[in-house]
Amino acid sequence: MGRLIVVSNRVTPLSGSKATAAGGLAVGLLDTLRETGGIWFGWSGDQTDNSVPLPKLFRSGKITYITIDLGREDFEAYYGGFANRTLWPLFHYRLDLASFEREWYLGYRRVNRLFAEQLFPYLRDDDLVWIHDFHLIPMGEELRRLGLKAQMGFFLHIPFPTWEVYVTLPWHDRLVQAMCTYDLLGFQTSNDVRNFHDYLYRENVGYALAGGVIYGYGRRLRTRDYAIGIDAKDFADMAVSVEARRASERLARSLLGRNLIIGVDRLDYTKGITERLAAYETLLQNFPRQRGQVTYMQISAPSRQDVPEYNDLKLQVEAASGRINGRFNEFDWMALRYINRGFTRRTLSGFFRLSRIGLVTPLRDGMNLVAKEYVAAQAEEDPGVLILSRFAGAALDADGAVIVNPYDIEAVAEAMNMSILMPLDERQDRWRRLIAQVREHDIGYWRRSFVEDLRQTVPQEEEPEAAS
Ligand code: GDG
Repeated sequence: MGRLIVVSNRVTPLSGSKATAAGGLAVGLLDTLRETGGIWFGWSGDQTDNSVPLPKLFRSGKITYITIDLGREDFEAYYGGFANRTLWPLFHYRLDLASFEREWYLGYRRVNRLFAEQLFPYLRDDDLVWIHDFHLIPMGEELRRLGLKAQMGFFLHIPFPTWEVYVTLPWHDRLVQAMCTYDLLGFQTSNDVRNFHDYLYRENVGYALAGGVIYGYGRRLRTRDYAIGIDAKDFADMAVSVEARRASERLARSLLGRNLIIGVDRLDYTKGITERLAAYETLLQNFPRQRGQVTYMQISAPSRQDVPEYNDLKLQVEAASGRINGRFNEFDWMALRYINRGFTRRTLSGFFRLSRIGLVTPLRDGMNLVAKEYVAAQAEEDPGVLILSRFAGAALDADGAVIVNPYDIEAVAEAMNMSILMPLDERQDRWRRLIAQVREHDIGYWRRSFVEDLRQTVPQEEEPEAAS
């Protein structure tokens, strides 16, 4: 078995233990690397003034971590600019928030070239290279340019937008051409795969055959959806751990028997937090019997604070929270608890288990792991209800969730009311269907499917004459 080389923007879990690793994705990738041995390569999280930063190596068992610092200007253009202010909003259908700056694009290309140049000396042609996410789309092309023959796969964690939206990007053709230099392209859902195929067809740069095989820019490669999952057992165990119980008991005491609605998301405009707050306000307005009976806790850890759009969102959420509490609070009941900081995963799992409703209503989301974590944390004898946006990738595999359109504020309010009143047998029936899917399509299934497909992908073949 060849080594696996994982590349992601950040390499965080240097300690590698399940308890301290940043999240499910890191754990899942580490498990794969432990089996196959290999390298995890990415940005260190530090910026430097050196023009050519030296990579730092750290070995732990069969895994070698290699990180590089980035120059300040490069970092600004690549990460703060093109990744976070061009690709992120655009791929989430927020054209109104997307900026198209040539300098950012050039910086993005420069950093991708630098990543490739720094990693290349450590690679062998029998490696499997797995590159992650929108920060690093052109890295595979740069590695090919340096002469790498290894099988290369790319996984996009965020949506791939429809053709009409995607072609607003001035460099749309350059990025898709770069994607076509991989041997396997993984997307979260079949919708994303379809959007990608549709682009090839409409721009007349390729076409799809049966089984996800495509010809794109004259190369043959494979495309497929691999819905990312979580380690369901690990998360369920966490939810009954001492730390989780301690936190949830303390929270329960403060609720005085009221039903808890919980929302947990990075403070990001894709997550639909302001719309969700409006829906809660509408619940209290239209269903007055819920006043004093329910508490909504929104936990939003700060995210991308250097990006102005995130600061605007913070102000909007603060204003809406203040308005809701000012309007509905009683001297002995607080309608909303808005918390602008993060908690440990264990504490969150305990909060999830206690909540009657998990409110996951992004306006657009590649998958959304919070939805799956909420399900995994529930107690079989008294499970809560997952209210899930139809625009989260997770909704495609969530038979049992209450599916909503997050833009339809009144409908979300009604879904909340219905879920609070939902009888136990219906909650159990929905949860059993949900947990079966979360367990089956877990993080192990995701990484094994991708790595297996990458291993079996036939080496690049040129497009046959007849098809060109
Ligand atoms: C991208 C895509 C896709 C949240 N608050 C805290 C905390 N979290 C954890 C959650 C969850 C993770 O962060 C968030 O994952 P999501 O999937 O919900 O969203 P993104 O961060 O936008 O992730 C997404 C994902 O990549 C994977 O492919 O599903 O669609 O956008 O695990 O629990 N963790 C801790 N404290 C917090 O306060 N420790």
